[in-house]
Amino acid sequence: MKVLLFGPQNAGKTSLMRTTCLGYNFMKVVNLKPTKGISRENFIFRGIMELNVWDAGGQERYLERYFSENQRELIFSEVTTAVFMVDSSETDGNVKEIFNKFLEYLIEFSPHTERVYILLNKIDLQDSQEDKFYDILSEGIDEDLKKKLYFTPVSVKEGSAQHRLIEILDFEIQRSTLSLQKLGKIRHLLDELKTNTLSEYLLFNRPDGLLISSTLGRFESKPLEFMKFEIGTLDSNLYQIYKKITQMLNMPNVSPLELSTIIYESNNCYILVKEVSNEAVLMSVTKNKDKEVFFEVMNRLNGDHFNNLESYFKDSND
Ligand SMILES: Nc1nc2c(ncn2[C@@H]2O[C@H](COP(=O)(O)OP(=O)(O)OP(=O)(O)O)[C@@H](O)[C@H]2O)c(=O)[nH]1
Ligand SMILES: [Mg+2]
Repeated sequence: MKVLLFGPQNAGKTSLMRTTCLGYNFMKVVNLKPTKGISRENFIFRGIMELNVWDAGGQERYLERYFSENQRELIFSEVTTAVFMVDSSETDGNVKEIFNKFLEYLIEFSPHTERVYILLNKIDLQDSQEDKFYDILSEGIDEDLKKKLYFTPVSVKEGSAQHRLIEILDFEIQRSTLSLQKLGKIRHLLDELKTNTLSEYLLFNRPDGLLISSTLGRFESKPLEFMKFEIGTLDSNLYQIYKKITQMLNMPNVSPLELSTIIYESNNCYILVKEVSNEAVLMSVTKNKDKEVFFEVMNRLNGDHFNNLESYFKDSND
């Protein structure tokens, strides 16, 4: 899947990509240098969808190159997800001209594009003018094309831009038969793990910290922060997820978790956290604290079911 991140310099494109796909927090990307030309990076979104992100440095000299006759086809062809981003506090400059060319070549070389996402970034800044940008960018666009434009005011700093990008990519998963098949397979493996263990299983993607699948079905949570896989930082994050599960399952009051290597425990359950082949992290939540349940889970985590899950991740990344 080719994701094209386009827009004028300083819009926040690289910050958005790094914070969403690599789980970095904003502080870690505040000192980014302008991107030189196209930076291409591969990510596996939610552990199932391969993304090839084309982050196009937006300085004038690069834009000229992208629009030049011998480069435009390379850049604008085979785009599956097109994202145009602007700094909505920066009203000088020729953003309209850039946007029009972007649309023109996108439609010429990726004619099947159904949606163009426009992120009006930096709304956390006092002088941001997202309404004005909406007017400028949509002015003079013909009605059919206008229907394909999806504007969202966002902030990478505050996290709403990442949230929006995840939403956009989730929509792409839903459109992709291959992704849905992979998801079905993983769900099946999780359900197998669950059988006879009186426990629920949640599988998170390591790089972006997002949920891949769970035996609880759809489950909203903040990304799990694997970058800091250590005592103290993981606890509160896991605890929120666990609290939500107990609510969903109507379990009695929760007590604080204690970390014992990779086993957390509360008054009424164990949470076992185990890495799956460097690519994902499996979280298992038992429904009680019976010894048998604990050992059944431990058995599963060290048995065939877990190995199947592991080999799934090994194989799919070959
Ligand atoms: N206040 C604020 N600053 C942001 C936000 N998003 C990005 N920035 C800052 O804007 C600056 C530019 O961010 P980049 O991600 O490098 O922008 P870019 O679009 O990749 O720039 P080019 O590579 O030159 O095209 C950085 O200093 C970021 O910290 C935001 O939502 N709010
Ligand atoms: Mg950049």
